[in-house]
Amino acid sequence: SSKSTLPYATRAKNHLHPVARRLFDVAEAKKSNVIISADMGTTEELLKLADQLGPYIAVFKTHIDLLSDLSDSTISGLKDLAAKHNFMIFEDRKFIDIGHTVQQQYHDGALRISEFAHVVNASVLAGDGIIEALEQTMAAPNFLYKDERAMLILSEMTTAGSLATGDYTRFCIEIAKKHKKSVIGFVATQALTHFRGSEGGEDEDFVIFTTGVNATTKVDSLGQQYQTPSSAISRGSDFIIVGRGIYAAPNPVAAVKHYQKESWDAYLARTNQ
Ligand code: 5BU
Repeated sequence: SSKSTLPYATRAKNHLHPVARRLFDVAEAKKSNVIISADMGTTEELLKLADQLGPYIAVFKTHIDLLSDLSDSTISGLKDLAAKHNFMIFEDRKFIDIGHTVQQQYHDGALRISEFAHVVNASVLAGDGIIEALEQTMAAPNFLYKDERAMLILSEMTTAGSLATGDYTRFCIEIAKKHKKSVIGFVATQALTHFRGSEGGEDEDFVIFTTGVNATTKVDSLGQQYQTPSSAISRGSDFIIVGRGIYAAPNPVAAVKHYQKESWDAYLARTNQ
């Protein structure tokens, strides 16, 4: 089931997908289930943040299209820092189009997402063709990063009035179950096990990434809604995603350490360790 009481180390051993195994291994090795949402506008700021926070995070989340100066050195800089600090990269691109178009947006194109992002997310508003299209690219015989790429289905959103609820979220679970070669889990505010029939077999272990996390703030002025790190983890999130709570803090390194401790402690409590 998704709200796992198993330690990351056990899930790393058992998971069928190499990207999920690696996520859990990194979390365990660094004692961190924190993802920084690095919503920076320039390469210099992005790489500086990755180098400063790298030791304390499991995953670095990008919106690569926010950069005003994206270039070769952005991509190579990110990849070098990911290796230096042993973190993975999640591009929060939220693919949502016909299969043919998303293949082009994912691979090559201006943003070169397939080159740097271990994990991407996709919306299934248009049905599961989008998942099949991305899976086809990830599994192509000449694809350089085979077994090093995976995706999450965007099954809930944190904004007020989100339409991604109920039957929509249930549909996301059904699609994920059918595409375990490429889908390792969901972007969601909680484990999705409260949906009847969402409990899978022994081999089913969806990873939950949770946005909208902030230790001190409840909302922003544009509809964002937050929960705390310990709330997210206790409700079944496996990795919390924090943007302004960390990078806009007076001292981002002190802030990331605070989030790391709170969410790791919540994980230890959930897994009875
Ligand atoms: P914040 O500064 O922690 O509010 O940033 C949240 C980030 O997570 C930001 O990059 C959003 O685009 C992203 N996000 C979100 O906030 N809510 C969602 O449902 C999804 C992504 Br999906």
